[in-house]
Amino acid sequence: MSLLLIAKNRDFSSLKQAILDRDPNIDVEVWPRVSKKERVNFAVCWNHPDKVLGNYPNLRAVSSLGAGVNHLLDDESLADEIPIARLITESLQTQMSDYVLNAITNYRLHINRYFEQKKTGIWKQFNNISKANTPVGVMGLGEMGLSVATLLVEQGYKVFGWSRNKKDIDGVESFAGNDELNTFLGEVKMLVNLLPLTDETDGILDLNLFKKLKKPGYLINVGRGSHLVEEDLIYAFDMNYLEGACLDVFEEEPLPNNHTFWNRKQIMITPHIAAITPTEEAAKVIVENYKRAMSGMELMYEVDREKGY
Ligand code: NDP
Ligand code: OXD
Repeated sequence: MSLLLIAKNRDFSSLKQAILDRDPNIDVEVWPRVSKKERVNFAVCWNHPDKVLGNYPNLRAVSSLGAGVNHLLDDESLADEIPIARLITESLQTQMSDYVLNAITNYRLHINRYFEQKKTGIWKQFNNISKANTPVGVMGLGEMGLSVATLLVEQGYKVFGWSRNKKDIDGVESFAGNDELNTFLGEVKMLVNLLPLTDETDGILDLNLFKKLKKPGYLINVGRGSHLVEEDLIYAFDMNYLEGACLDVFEEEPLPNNHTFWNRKQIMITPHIAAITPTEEAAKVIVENYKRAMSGMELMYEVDREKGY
């Protein structure tokens, strides 16, 4: 029996060690060096080569190395009956909430403009934007969205949330489903995307959606790059539907050097770091799920394949 770590261009030495520290009896292998493919019973994947999972006939379960699982659901070589888990840890939620709060504060204090001014030594002040004038809408109120929304309420923001099912969260006005999407958007200036990437949410951040925000809106995309129709972001700036964006995720990662987003002053770019799973915490969940899979138990943070998240 072996546990296989699979990713393109990733150094797994510390994760492998952290797994072994928890349980030295687990045989941890790192793709592509696999002793015998029949021995692989559990795989942990991030940015894995397409269809690679089909090579392992005795897989009992797979885990994402992150909170999102779209890369696993997209892999047609993974048989339908194989359970998929994702990695959720408390510090992921804290990191995500900190990231979003910082992005909103940077917007309100014009930090991006001051970075630009510093390049040419310009000393020019702008009035801070008040919290009252920054109503926030969080799309997706799951593990990440809920903690973001809760922190923003604590910080005194007016917060709206949109999810598939209505939620009862203190201080958050909840909207649900496509019928209530437009009403939700009409309340919001600062839009935070924390949806999972599914057939229904792919490309949801488009010109038509930006048009419905309070003008000009601001986008924080921490979900997935494919939620955003990239060229529509540029149109949305040109039409003054949006005045800026903070992007952590991209259709293609790493974002190519020649991508037009790099040269846009309105766009803050971070390299998919809003919430990074700490190695020790990842190892804890992976080992637990490995043991569960080996004994036929339900996995922690198991994904509903029908829903796609
Ligand atoms: P969850 O699965 O816990 O929550 C998903 C939320 O989205 C739920 O509230 C769900 O509604 C809602 N939702 C799903 N589909 C729809 C839809 N069609 N219409 C309306 N609402 C919908 O996910 P997490 O909060 O854990 O993570 C969300 C995503 O954030 C991940 O999939 C990943 O892509 C991204 N992420 C990014 C990170 C980064 O570093 N940038 C780090 C971690 C996550 P309901 O509750 O009603 O079912
Ligand atoms: C993700 C993650 O899913 O980093 O994006 O956990």
